[in-house]
Amino acid sequence: MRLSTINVKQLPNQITRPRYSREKHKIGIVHFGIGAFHRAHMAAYTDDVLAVEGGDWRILGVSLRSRIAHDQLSPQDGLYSLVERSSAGSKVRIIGAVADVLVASEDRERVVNALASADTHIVSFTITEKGYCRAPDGSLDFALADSRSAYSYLAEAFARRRDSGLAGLTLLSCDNLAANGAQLHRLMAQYLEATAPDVRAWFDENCACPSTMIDRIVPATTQTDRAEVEALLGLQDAAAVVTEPFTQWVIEDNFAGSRPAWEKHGVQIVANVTAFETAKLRMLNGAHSALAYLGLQAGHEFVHQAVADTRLLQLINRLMREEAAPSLMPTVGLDLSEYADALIERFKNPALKHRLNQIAMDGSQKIPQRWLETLAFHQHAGLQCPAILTALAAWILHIRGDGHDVEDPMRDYFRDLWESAGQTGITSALFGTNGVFASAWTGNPSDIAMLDSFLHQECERQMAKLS
Ligand code: CS2
Repeated sequence: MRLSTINVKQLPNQITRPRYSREKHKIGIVHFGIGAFHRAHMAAYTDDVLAVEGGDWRILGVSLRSRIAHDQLSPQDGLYSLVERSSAGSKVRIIGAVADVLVASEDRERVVNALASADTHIVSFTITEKGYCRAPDGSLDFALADSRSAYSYLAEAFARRRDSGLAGLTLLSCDNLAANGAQLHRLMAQYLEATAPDVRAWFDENCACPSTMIDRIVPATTQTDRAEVEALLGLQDAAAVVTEPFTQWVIEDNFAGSRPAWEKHGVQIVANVTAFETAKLRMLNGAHSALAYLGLQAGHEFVHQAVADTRLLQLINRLMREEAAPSLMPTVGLDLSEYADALIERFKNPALKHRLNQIAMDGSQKIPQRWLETLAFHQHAGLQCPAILTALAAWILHIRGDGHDVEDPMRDYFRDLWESAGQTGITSALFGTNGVFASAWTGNPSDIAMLDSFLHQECERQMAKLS
């Protein structure tokens, strides 16, 4: 039997469940991309608010195309378990904040209605980096931003809200982009300018896009995880998510209208999130991506295994402490050395089983804010970043796709580039002057030479393994 409203009361006593009448709270948030990360992060904070502060802040989840979240959550009335895992064991709680899930491509009208409803104040996003449909130079790629993108539903809803004299919306990006709010604002404006120029001014005047720093490690749920949850619940839960005990959310205080009192439940609402956001992207995510490409190359499967490999541990320590940290603004209350220590401890969590493959996905969307900005910072001072360059060489090799699948929206493009440029030209084709990523960081001759030499050594090593 599946978890749902009718059987939640029969759960064993040690399982925490929603301490409020869910149906008494209206939907106030529409969330695009209701995958594991949202369920373990924003939905959990919102569940705390609903239980203690009340308010009409339940969440309507929207998937752009996939039916997965709908099929997991809708039969369970939006209920699911959140499992916090550490070496001390597992803690399970049932989250009630999600009301329902719609699949936008099948239910356009209902999605637009929800976005255009007077009850909706916030539209939030965890659509991953690629969901923002950016070209490598950061501008909106109109070939990707079609009628099935989030922009299209929003544009339609904005026109309706304007015509009915409704208030604007807060668009809350919870994805790992640098200055995610500012980027969302710029991309949305670019979309409106091209497709609905009459709505552009309304958007600018009435909507707000706060930037956020979001942090919680959430591995993709596996069948083994679901079996563990079923044993604990005595019920099946197709929507269960597993995470670490740590959680952090910092939001820029820039809302268009009302919002849940998240700050009473651990969220930091601050004037400027840039320092938190860049520290997290360059240190946590930067180290994560390095562990992913170098760790996979070294034959590891999980983050905790890669970080137990002394060479890799040394490399990410150098990446975080000597390359990323000096590129960051000094911030009151943020000790970067302690931050690096805490990150290493989190990476070591053996109970999480965080797959390196999951992090290796979509590198083209991730490396600019994780590595290239740090490289650019040091380049101005005439310095090199050997740890990042080593990781970058591993990524360049990764996207060749020899013996493994590459999951990246630019996969085919990279395959062709490798074919035409070859091992001697690929580095310049990607990072040289006029290279694909030249807008974020352009490698100078000595950086390109260092990358080429790492690449060469690694290719030789792999050839040696094969012969
Ligand atoms: C990871 C992130 O998959 C990835 O690329 O680096 O999802 C990471 O786990 C989160 O940003 C942690 O907050």
